[in-house]
Amino acid sequence: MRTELVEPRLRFSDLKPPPADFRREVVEGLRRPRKALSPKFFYDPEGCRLFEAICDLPEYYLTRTEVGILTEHADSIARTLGQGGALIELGSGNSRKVRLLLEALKPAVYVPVDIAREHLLTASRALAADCPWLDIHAACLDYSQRFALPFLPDTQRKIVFFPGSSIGNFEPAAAENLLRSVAQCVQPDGGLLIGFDLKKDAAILNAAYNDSAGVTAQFNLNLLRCINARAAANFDLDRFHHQAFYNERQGRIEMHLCSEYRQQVIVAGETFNFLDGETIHTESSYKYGIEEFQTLAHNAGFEPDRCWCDRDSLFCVHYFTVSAS
Ligand code: AVJ
Repeated sequence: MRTELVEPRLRFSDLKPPPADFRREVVEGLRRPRKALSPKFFYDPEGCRLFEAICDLPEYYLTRTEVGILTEHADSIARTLGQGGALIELGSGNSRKVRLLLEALKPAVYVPVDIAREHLLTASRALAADCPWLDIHAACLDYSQRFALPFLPDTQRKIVFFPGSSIGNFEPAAAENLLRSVAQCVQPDGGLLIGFDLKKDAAILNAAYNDSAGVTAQFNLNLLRCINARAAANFDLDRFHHQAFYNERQGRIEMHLCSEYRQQVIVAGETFNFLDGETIHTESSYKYGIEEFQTLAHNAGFEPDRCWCDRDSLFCVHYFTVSAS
């Protein structure tokens, strides 16, 4: 690992996440008896733009609600977490949400972690310009694989911030594994501040992923455009449609791309057959009850401390500390 000093208060460590083999992963996903693709592939520049637009939709309450919770309870969150130490954000993106906490939390160092190297640098530079008092140490790595932050001293207190219900994209067993590696990273005296979407009336959930402006549909279908461009494929976007529904039994929103005909598609030289109505599963977004999430976190080595919700119990921001071992 090389650490470079980008600016007086901004350091950058590249832990060199191995690049995803897009073609191979796509082809493997489509060969499965139940075709599936990873939601991580949504976020090409157009997908990022569409996701930003989703966050502003009237039906998509998640971002707005979490931002409201962080804004309203910043001081109480800061008192609970304590000041100083390292504040590590997983999947920091544009660092928009952490800005709501920084003034109150006054961490000794903010550690944005993201897989997208250039984005991470751009966002970190912008934050450094806006918060001249803040020390930033950005880390480029893939947090969905086992990770460590070797540049942080063992003696420094560490808190991981994982907002946005990003945890919802992980299968429960994988979510538990991720939290276990977070616990490992922040032990013995650190914590985890995590935002997750709550179980609720299916109609609210279904509307959030089936917006009337059709932006979520564009976001989903954009994945086929990416595959056409990057995996030599010939998906006809007019022959698939967006499908999203709450799977009550599994406690998750499922997004699919549904074939409108019996058809063949060529991807990277290989032919794939679709039945009329057959789907590609493109995303799962798990929803949790508070106790249910506490159980998951407990199994990963965390104890519940405090949580903050909106008045309609749509979304939860929860603080956990590491269990004494
Ligand atoms: C970024 C995973 C939180 O699951 O709600 C939004 C992504 N997909 N609309 C979510 C998403 C469709 C989002 N997360």
